Amino acid sequence: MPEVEHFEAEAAPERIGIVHLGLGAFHRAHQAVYLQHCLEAGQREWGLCSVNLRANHALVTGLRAQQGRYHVAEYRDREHVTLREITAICEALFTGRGAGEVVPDDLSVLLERLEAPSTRIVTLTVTEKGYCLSPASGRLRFDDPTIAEDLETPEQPRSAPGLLVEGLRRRRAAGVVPFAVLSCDNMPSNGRRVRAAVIELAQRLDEQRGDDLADWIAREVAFPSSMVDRIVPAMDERAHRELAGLGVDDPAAVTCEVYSQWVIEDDFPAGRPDWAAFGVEMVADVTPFETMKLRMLNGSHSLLAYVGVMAGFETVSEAVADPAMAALIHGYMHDEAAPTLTLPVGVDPAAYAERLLVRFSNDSLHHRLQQIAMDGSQKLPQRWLHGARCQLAGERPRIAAVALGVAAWIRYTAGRDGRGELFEPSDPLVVTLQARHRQSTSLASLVTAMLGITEIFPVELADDARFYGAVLEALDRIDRYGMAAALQYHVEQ
Ligand code: CS2
Repeated sequence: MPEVEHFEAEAAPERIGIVHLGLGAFHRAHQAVYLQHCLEAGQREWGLCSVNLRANHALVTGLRAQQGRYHVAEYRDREHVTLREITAICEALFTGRGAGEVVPDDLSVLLERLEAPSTRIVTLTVTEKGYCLSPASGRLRFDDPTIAEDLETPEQPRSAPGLLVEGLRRRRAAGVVPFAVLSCDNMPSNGRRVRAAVIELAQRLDEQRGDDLADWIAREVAFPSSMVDRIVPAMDERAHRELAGLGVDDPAAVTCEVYSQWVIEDDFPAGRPDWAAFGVEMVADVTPFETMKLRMLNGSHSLLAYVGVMAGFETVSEAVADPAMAALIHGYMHDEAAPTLTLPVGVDPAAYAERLLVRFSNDSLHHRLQQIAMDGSQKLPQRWLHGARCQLAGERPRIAAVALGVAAWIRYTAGRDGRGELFEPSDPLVVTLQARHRQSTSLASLVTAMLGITEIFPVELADDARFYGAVLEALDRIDRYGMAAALQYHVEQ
């Protein structure tokens, strides 16, 4: 039985100040925890209205039944847990289709909240795909079905960009100053990306409606970028069982690591919580932090995920306990990722890398590799490919770990893991991925077909013979000798 330090919630918000899109485990364990600290210190005007746009109606219903109260269990290791009670979420909504139907009341409540002058910020954790952008170019995908729907019925929006545009339209019409939009997803320049999505959608709607909303948004709305970091595995039965052992019977509870970081560009014209009092770094430019985290942490995660699943591992801590996997990650961080970074002042990349390995080895978290492997098409560019392009522009490019990762990802997307079990890869581009597998007649044509997916791979990279050659060689080795042997070969080079 671990040692438990318990913090009960003592305060409740006075009103909603922030609307949050994407009520997943990460939001409950990250933004809501920072706001709880603000709340306990007397900042009561920043209550959350947190909304699920697509899935998990049950969570919303469960949270409502508990008046928004839930628990976060922060595991330092198997022996030490901090248990926090959270009351920062004053309202939970669901605007997806529950049992085939939109919940109409929740959508109108959400639109009211977006319009209310007391709402001064909208934060988002809708995952990379929730922005409906092409991962390589960052342009809005007008062929995305939810965007197409939002163009038909813009006043009943379903997508995150659609909701932001409609919320801002209503505010302008009511003479209310705009809210700031704060993306908390793992994308490079996430503020600029969501801004581009919102403005592109607004422009298209302006053409339909003869309006000039896009110009107003471009002029008036702040879209600060941010870097978020905390490892929060998806909740499963086992995690709930462990919490029950600690006396926590709470369907909305989440389990995470102790570590937490948030770096935010300080651009909130209508005001913001005093996050800085609780460890949030408020900066002028988040780029160095974001790039470092994406390439070092998330890049390593994705390597662990694809190589790990194909080598038969199940969780992150199990994978890094393997010496060859640990050597792969260590080498990737030091030789491939770190040299491509402009580091934030005072950060030592070697110390950062060591700290990451310690975090990955936390075996009190059951962080499944298959969870990280989801949506690879949306993640690869910023995690691996931007760094590989920097390497290839230099004199002595180091790309072997990324090439092994891409080869493992190609095998992974065929839908059979290292233990021979079949699975359905979860990815918005799954149909394209499967078609490319089916149509390829040789290993070389498979690599050409996969690297030819321009939504993921920039043409310059796909056309680079060194990159293509390294991926093909790694894939050939995986197919001939198995993932474990290919990994061993990689670490011995
Ligand atoms: C992970 C991230 O699932 C994934 O893709 O790499 O969720 C990761 O755990 C967080 O970004 C850590 O801050």
